[in-house]
Amino acid sequence: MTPSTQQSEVILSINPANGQVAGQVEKNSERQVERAIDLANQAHIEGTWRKMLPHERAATMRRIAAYLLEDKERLALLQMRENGKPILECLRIVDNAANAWVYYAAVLETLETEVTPPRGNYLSHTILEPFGIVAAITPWNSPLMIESYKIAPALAAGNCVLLKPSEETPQTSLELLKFAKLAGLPDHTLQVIQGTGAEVGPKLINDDRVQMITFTGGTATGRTIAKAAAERLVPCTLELGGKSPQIVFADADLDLAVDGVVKGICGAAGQSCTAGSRLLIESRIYDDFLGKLKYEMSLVRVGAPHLETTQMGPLASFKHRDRVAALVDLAREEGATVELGGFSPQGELSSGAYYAPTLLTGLSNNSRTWNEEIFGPVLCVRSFDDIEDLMRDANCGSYGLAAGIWTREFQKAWDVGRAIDAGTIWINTYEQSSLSTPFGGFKQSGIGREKAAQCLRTYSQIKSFYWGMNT
Ligand code: TXE
Repeated sequence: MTPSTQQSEVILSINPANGQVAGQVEKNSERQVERAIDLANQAHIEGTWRKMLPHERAATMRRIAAYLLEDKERLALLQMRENGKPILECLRIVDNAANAWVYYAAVLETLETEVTPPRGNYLSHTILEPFGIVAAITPWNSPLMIESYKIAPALAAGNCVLLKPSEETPQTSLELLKFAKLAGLPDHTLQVIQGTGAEVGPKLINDDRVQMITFTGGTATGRTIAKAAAERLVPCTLELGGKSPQIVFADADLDLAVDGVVKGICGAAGQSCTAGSRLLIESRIYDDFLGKLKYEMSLVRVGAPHLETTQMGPLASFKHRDRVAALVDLAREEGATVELGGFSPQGELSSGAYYAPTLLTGLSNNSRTWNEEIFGPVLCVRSFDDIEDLMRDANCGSYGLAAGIWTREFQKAWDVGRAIDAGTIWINTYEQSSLSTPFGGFKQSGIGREKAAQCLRTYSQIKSFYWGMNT
């Protein structure tokens, strides 16, 4: 039996590397959620946080970053035990989380609004106002980082935030809350709501006092949230799934490309929205490239996440491992040939939620597994003869998050990059990520953009002022 994460009044976090309990947090009742919204509302009305000057808010945010970095090793271990990511990746996640606080502190201190050209005897200009209460709903794949990417700009803009972390990884959010308090964030400006999406989600997304929703997670939940936001006419940003193509042309640096393709699907055990989970190889190098890829993927060191030599840990939960395995079974039914993997490793890894790096060929471009997000270390491969072929297979399906293009011809990279329906294009690199570059999806991969300076404006509303000059 796979361990369950749910009990009545607490949420247990289960370490996916060994099935043992990694910790527990208290669940919030509907009444407690209501109370949290009341308190956030009061905090917004009183306005202690939003009325602080930008450089004062920025100083608080920098203190949060400092606390995160001071406790980096412990936080990395906490996250590792909750979602099984290798320790080196967890350490980077703490760095990324801290960077988000420092970055948005800097954006806040340097943010400028406009004096607009007058068309009469007045002075007109804009200022930015917070929405009030922002609900931030987050997933389990990189909790501390994704939570910081949302909360830092939302708080910088002067909002109060209700953070609902995933029930699979509830603990790191409480650390963020603790550091925010220590850093001097006024009471109830940030609160954490614990519970499953079904239990606490509806109250949070349907309450009229919640004036904006920011979400990262699956497309089905994203659609539920967008409907709730539409009903109340409040803005939402959605960062959803992907089925991103990696495209390898015959003229590419093939060693570089193989490395990028392997890291693109095995990094985070494929549980990244930008995982390069479908591969298109130009047909004249297909056999050669597939052979190299199979070899390199077979060398990926799957193992216990606390070992620095581990390249790929377990999946984040037993439930999710079972979902990935079921999708690979579906691929088999859809006619896939399993070139590599397709099983849960046994032996010393059998007590964890592990799944082997998996390579599937022979899927048609209208099969479910070519088009649906598997969110595991499972790469679906097809070949292409010409650009028309390529674009059909790369753009099919409902997602449009990212793509990788491997070629030495800049013109070809540019033309294909422009023709791909995706929010991020990587050329001769993959999953390069910068806080200062916008991130988000085309099609059903999302609405809105995260990261970058403009994200602070996403959590703000523009107010225009006219000052008459006739008195
Ligand atoms: O996601 P959910 P799940 C994809 C990936 C994965 C699939 C399902 O393909 O296999 O989604 O994962 C909260 N109202 N991604 O089930 O349900 C929930 O409690 C309000 C891609 O874990 O979207 C959690 O906090 N909130 C992805 C958050 O939504 C609700 C990362 C995400 O859970 C809710 C994760 C409701 N009705 C999964 N229902 C990415 N883009 O990186 C659920 N939640």
